[in-house]
Amino acid sequence: MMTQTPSRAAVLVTAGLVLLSGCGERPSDTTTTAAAVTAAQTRAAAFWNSATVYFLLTDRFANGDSTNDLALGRAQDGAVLRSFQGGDLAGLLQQLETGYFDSLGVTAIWMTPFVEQIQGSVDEGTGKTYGYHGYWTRDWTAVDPALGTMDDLRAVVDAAHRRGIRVLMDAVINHTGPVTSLDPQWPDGWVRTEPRCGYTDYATTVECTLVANLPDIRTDSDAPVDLPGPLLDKWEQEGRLEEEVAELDAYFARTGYPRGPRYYVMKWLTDWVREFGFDGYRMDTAKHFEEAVSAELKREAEQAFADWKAAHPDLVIDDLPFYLMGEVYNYDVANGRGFDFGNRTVDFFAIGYDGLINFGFKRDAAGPLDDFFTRYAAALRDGALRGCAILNYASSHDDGAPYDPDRKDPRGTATRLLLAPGGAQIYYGDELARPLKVPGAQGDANLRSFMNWDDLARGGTTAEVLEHWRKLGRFRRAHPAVGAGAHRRLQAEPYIFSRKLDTDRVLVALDQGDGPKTIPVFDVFPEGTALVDAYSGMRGTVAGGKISLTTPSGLVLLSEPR
Ligand SMILES: [Ca+2]
Ligand SMILES: [Ca+2]
Repeated sequence: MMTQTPSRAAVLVTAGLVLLSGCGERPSDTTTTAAAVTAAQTRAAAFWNSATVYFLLTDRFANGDSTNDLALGRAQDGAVLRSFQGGDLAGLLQQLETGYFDSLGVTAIWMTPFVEQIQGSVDEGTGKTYGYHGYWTRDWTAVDPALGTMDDLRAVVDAAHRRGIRVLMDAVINHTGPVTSLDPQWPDGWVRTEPRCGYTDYATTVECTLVANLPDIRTDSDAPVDLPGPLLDKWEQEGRLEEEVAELDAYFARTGYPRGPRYYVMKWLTDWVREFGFDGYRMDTAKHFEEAVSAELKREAEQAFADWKAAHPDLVIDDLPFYLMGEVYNYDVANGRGFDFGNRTVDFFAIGYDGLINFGFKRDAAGPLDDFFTRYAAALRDGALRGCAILNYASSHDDGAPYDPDRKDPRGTATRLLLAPGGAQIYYGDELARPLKVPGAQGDANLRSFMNWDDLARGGTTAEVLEHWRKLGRFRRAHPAVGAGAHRRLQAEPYIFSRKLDTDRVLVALDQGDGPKTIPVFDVFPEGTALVDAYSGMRGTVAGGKISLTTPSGLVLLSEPR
C-alpha cells in the first residue's frame, strides 16, 4: 500500500500489480509475464459462463410501494416511458420472495443503478426524460428515494443471497448526471463538458462526453479536488456531512490515493460492496475511461468484498472471488481478447475484467445454432477466452436492434440463449415476450416498458412461453456443463449435441417431433444408463445406444437423474 501521495506513474505501476487478479492467461508483454489459469479463475469462469443473469430496470419491474412513486418531487410529465414508473426495491423483494427467480433458474440478478439520480429532467432529442434508468448520478452515497431506502436495498441483497442468488451492482464512474436547473454542474476539476465523443479513436472515446450535457468525470486526473458545494449542502441537510467527510478522510489516509475525482467515486462505489456484499460489478461504459481505473477499482472492490465476507459469514454463498463484468459496447466474442478503438487495441481481460458482455450474440443467434455454439465453446474452453467469461443477450435496455424485435419467437429465443455456451442474460420480460416496440415511445424507451405481469396473469400463450423459459433455465442451473462444458455436435439433422465437464454431462436433441421418439445418445451415456428428460420429466434407459421416450415436445434435455 502507498503511504504518501503517489505520482501518476506510481499509480499506474500499482495498477500493474492488479493484473495478476484478472481473467485467465494473458499474452506476454513488457509489464507482465504470462500467468497460468489458476484454479480459482477456472471455477469463477465456469460459474459465470453457466450463470443465468436476470437484468432488470428496477423502476420498470415491480411496484411494491406506491408511496415513493413521486419522490423528490419528480413529475409524471416526461415523454412516453420517460418518467419514473413506480417500480422499486420493495417490488423486487416481493418477486424474490415469491420464488420468481428460482423458478427461472436465475443465479444472479443485475439491477440498474440504485444510487440517487438527478432531480430534474432533460431532453436529449427523444423527449423529456428523468433518471429512472439510474445512469444519471446525483449522489453516489444514497439510494434513490423513488426506489426505496438503504434498508430496502439490504433486504433485497440479503434475500437473494439466502436463496443462493448473487447480485451484481451496476457501477457508473464515467460521468455524472446531466445538468438541469435543479442539478448544477460538478466543478471543473471534477468533469469535462467538452468535447463530445467522436468515437473514431481512443481519445475521442475516452476523453470526451458521451453525448451533449453528460459531464465526463476527469478519470485521468490526479489533481486534488474538493467536494462540490451542492453535495456538501445536501449531506448537511441530511445530517450526515461529518460522517461522510470523516469516512473520506480515512479512505484517503488508508489508500494513499491522491484526492483526484476517480478516487472519490471508487470509495463511494466500493462502500456498497463492503456494506451490502454485492458479488460483482456490471461496469457501465467500460471503454470510456482509462484502463488503470478499472484495475484500481477492482483491487478496492476485492478488498471491500473480503471485508463484507468477514463481517457476514452467515450470508456468504461460497468463496468465488469478486466478479468484474464490463460493458464494452460492441465487444464481440469474435474479437477474442482485444477490443480495437481504431488506433489502439485494449485487452480488457488483462486489466481486471473477468467477463464481458457479448454484443455479437444477437447476430450470431440468427444463424445456425451449431456454428456459434461450436465457436463460443472453443473460445471459452481452449481458445483466446480460456479462463474468461462472456454474457450473451438477446435483448437489452439500450440495444435498438435486439434479436427478434417483434417477439415472433420467444421460445426460440430461450432455446438459443439458454443453451448457448457462456453466461445468459435474461432481460426482464424476455420470458414473457414483453413488447420491445411501444406506440409513442422514442428510442430506447421502447425497450423499457413496465413488466407485463398482466399478460402473465391472463395465462394462455404468455404463461406457456414462461414455462419454456423456466424449464430451460432450471436445466441450465442444474447442469453447469450447459454453459461451461465442452461442446460436441453429434448429429446435424435433427440437431443433437452434448456438453461435458468432468463432473457433468448433458445431451440435447432438438426438432424430434411430438409423441414417441427414439434418440441416439452416441458415446455420451453408456449402455444401461438411466436418463431423465428435463423438459418433459419423462425417464428412460439407454439401450442399443438409444433412448426411447414419449414426450409432448420436440425438445429433449437429457441427463442422469440427480
Ligand atoms: Ca414505488
Ligand atoms: Ca470518459
